[in-house]
Amino acid sequence: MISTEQTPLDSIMEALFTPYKKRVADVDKIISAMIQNKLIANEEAIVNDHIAFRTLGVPNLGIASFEKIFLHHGYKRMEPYHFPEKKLDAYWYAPLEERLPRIFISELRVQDLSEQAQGIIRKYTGQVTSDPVDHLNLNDLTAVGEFFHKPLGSLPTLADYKLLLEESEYAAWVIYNRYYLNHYTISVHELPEAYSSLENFNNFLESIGVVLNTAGGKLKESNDGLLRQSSSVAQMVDAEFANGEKTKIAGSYVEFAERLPLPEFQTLAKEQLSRNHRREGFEAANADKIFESTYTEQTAKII
Ligand code: OOG
Ligand code: NI
Repeated sequence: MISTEQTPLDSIMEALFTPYKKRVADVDKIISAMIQNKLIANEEAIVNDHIAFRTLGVPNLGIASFEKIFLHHGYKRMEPYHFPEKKLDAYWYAPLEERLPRIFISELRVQDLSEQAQGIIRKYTGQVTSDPVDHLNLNDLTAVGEFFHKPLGSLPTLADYKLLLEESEYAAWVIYNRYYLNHYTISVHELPEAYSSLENFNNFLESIGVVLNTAGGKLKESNDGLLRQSSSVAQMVDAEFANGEKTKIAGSYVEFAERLPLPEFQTLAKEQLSRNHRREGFEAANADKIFESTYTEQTAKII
């Protein structure tokens, strides 16, 4: 019998998804269209491939702080990835149970930015003088749920946000959006035949009015051809800055992933395939372009 009891990770996921869905109208739009067109029977039938977060690499914050939440609840740190041009580093994390999503956490190499950009980031993170995750009771799931959405420093000014945006769109995103869920990822290979290739699913998304990130092409494919990814362009959210100044900025987005079976399992029938038969992990070259889902060049297409 399947237990209906909520595990700690179920509560954490729920706390992340409630604000995420409010901020990203594409989520409900995609789910409703999938149900209407019989790709899935209900929302729960979607297999979430992974979720992603962004962090700032400064003392007491960054990956070393943020990852503690998920390590505590059983995730395991896997391979690192590096993005020299974007000045980012990342790791992915594997869950203990297959039903749970992988996690991708990236971090801005703040020390590699200009003095001016570093100064702005320090202005808003300098108040954090000890690791905030160390002050969290990680078993208090209400507190953990609130932590993702709680400011760690003072509200940035619009001028500082704009200066950061000029130099690092990622930095500007995190200064305002903090640990809000950056995206979740629909597993396309789990869908019925007619939609289980990413080309077909991308066409379906465009037919319902979802605008796709075109950086590096709509469909990003790993060198081995086994990890194929696409993403929507981030939705704009109303943001209020210091002194009540308001503007629209990039919020979160949705990703779509097709993981093909590894060569040794390519003869297995679809029903026999589980996660360990398919391509694991991530691909730096794909990720590099997926980051741009929140960049001005992409979001300009929806304004
Ligand atoms: C993450 C971009 C990378 C993936 O699946 O490779 C990524 C981000 O935009 O923060 O999601
Ligand atoms: Ni992703």
